[in-house]
Amino acid sequence: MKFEVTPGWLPFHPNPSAPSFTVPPGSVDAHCHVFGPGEAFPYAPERKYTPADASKDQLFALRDHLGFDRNVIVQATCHGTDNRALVDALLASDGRARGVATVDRRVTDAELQKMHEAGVRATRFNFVKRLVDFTPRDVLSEIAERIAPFGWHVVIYFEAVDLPELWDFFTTLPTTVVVDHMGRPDVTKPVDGPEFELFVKMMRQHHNIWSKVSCPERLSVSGPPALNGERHAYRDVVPFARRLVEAFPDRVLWGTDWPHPNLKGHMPDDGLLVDYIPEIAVTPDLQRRLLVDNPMRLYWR
Ligand code: 0GY
Repeated sequence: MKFEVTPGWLPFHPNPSAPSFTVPPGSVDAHCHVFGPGEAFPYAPERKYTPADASKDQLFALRDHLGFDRNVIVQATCHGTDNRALVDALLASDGRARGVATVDRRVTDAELQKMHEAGVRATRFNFVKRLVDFTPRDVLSEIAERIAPFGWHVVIYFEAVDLPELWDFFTTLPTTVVVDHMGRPDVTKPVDGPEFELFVKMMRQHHNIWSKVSCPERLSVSGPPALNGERHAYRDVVPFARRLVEAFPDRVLWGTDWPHPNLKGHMPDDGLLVDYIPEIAVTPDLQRRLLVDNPMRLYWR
């Protein structure tokens, strides 16, 4: 099936630099996606965007180029609850990729078991309104109860303004909970202001809640972008990520977010994006926990 890419779609960087920062041996890119190819793995009818294809082979080539060992591949909303492209990538990875699937309440235990055997270890609940239609909380609670016996966790994606309303739901989930992109803070607000404090409070009070300190390219307002040799990119996001890495060194993860869906202003050079890591994890110990120990404990135990 042929798909028309969403107008204005930015393709991923064709020729990323070699990072200056050498990631520790065994590092995991804990947030990335595969898109299609649409001819083999059609995009979902209910999707809100149609991406350019981004295949597993291209993802694995980027992994090697950046010096990473492993990937955690996250089901993107453009594939809905059809996890075939994800599972195909996991099976082709030689055990070097784990997955975060999206399932609905009709999923059977046999299907969950099959996905588990392929390497899926979590399901994702998305609350970002431009990406998905609303799913009632009782349906999500039911799914969380269903996946818990498999040892899976829940990944949540939401925007900071929605946290007060979602707090009770998030803090009563029965599994480990991993937040995408620090709960998307507004980085023009103070890092110690009420909005980000609420997020920090949630992690402080609930030890089952983790955060990805990823996606500065999505959150940044004043940059500068990871382009044209810039090795100190996204300075406005650094204090937010660094605060979480230092307060919760055993509950943070990092990922490229390749192929960076729905970016509007620019497409980062992934090599320069890797050079952002030592800005937010400033010691070898913090870097090893962020890139190796934490994702291995969560996804490869
Ligand atoms: C991300 C961010 C986005 C998209 C998705 O599943 C998705 O479609 O997650 C976004 O548009 O902010 O993590 O890839």
